Amino acid sequence: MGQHFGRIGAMANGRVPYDAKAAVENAEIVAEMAKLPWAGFGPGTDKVTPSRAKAEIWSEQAKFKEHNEKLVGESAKLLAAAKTNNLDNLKVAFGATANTCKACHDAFRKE
Ligand code: ASC
Repeated sequence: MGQHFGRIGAMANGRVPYDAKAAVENAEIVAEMAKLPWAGFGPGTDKVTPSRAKAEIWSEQAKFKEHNEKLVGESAKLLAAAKTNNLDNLKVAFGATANTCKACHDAFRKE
């Protein structure tokens, strides 16, 4: 997730030149991977080590799912923005998606 979202971030933040095709390709992967945390942290996965996952993922499933749904929603918008071939649109959607990443990490990921 970090690899592919990071490649979009590098364009959004001007660290690499904007490449509209690469933005779409990476946004497609991000939008697909966004659906995985819910399955990836399913029953029994709290026993997996090493992990930075907080116990609250399993004890507060409804809240965790809410965060995942926000990620799914924003990453779908990120893909739509990438497909407009417009860097400003990409920047806005990247920021909104990054906020959902951060909110979930703050709540559910250890340092
Ligand atoms: C990234 C990345 C994250 C998010 C987060 C957003 O590129 O790896 O975990 O963005 O930093 O605040």
